Amino acid sequence: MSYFSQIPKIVHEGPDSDNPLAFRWYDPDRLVMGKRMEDHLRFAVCYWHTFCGTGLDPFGGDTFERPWFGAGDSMALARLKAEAAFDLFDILGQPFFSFHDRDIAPEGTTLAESNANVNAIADLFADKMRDRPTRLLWGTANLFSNRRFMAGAATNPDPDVFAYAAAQVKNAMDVTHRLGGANYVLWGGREGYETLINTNMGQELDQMGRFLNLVVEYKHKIGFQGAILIEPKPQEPTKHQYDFDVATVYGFLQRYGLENEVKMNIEVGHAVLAGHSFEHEIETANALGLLGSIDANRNDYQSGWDTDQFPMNHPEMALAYYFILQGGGFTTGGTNFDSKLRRQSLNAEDLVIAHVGGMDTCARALLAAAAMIEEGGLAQALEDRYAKWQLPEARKILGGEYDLADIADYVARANINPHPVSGRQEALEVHINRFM
Ligand code: XLS
Ligand code: NI
Ligand code: NI
Repeated sequence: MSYFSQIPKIVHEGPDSDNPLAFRWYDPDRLVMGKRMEDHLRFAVCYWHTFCGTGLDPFGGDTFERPWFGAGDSMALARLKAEAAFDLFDILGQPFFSFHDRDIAPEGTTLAESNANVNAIADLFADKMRDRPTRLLWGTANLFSNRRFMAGAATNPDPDVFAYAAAQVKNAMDVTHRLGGANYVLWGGREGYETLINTNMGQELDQMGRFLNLVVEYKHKIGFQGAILIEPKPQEPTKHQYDFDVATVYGFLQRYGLENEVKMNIEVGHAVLAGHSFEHEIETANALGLLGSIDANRNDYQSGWDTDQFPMNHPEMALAYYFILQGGGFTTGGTNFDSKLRRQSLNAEDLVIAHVGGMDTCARALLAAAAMIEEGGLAQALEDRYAKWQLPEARKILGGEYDLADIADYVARANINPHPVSGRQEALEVHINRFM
């Protein structure tokens, strides 16, 4: 019997519904700015939190009891987990999913055995995907849980660990390619350091640059059409992660010649840990042409940890989708719920309601963002604020026709004496609130 057998397929009932097992805002076929809502949002369920999460915290062990948890972590349990996963995808209706190799199958005693386990579950996925609309948003390799990776994978002082990680990534890329994945993600696990007194930073960055080049070369070799995405994060698990934020990763990509090959997977909680807003990271990626995909979640704003709560606050997501839409929207990317239940939320129903609530939050946010774009007031205010840069003298300044002395002459000649104008922040905040 399915773990989710008590739960019906979720349907759209509209904003007035009080049914927690229904969508109030998410209406897949509804057209938003000429495109189906489902095609804008491209929701993905993540395997690790949703099917592997145990409720453990630093002070206590597992609180969740799932039928596929058990001694031995066997292939039989992995198959049971896959059955439950596809049951949930069906209940939510056509979502994408995402996984690490180690989420879907138990690790063997050798890499060959681990790969065989992963490949066998991937076969099962391929079977299930044949008669379903479910698709893979991205795959990735877990290069951080096993103790062999405690000092990093690509950035490990031991080249044997680098090689092992590279071999593991090759298999994860093969599986992602075989399942028609839209992207392949690299989050920097333990690529960082605990203390500089035992770390050769220049050496480690060169190793990471080579590793990423290997990934890109292999992508082209096998003809993988998806995007390679880096997921920045400033800290956790290492004290300092090399992929600190979007701007830092951009510098890294340029240094190793990869700025046209790799894009970003941006996570809400990681942006917050870096001292940024989520929309700051999205807009930085837009400005650099690097926006790939997002990991949707929500941090606890008091704790300072990556708490990975489900997104439930639509004004917070609305600005994010506003900037995503302004940047042209997702192509290969989507909205991946890198979100987990609180450890007291024990039931199958909690798992479903969390996803339904997250999808509704994002759908409502998308509608607000689209309304803001269609009304145009915010874009107009922005255009007005920078309008003087269209004047001939300003164009000469920006276009490089004037040097510093020419600009000084211009200031004297035209008797330039700037008069500050209002930035109108509160007026714009009030304007935005109309759409929430
Ligand atoms: C950890 C990251 C991780 C990536 C996938 O903080 O968010 O879950 O999304 O490796
Ligand atoms: Ni995270
Ligand atoms: Ni993530």
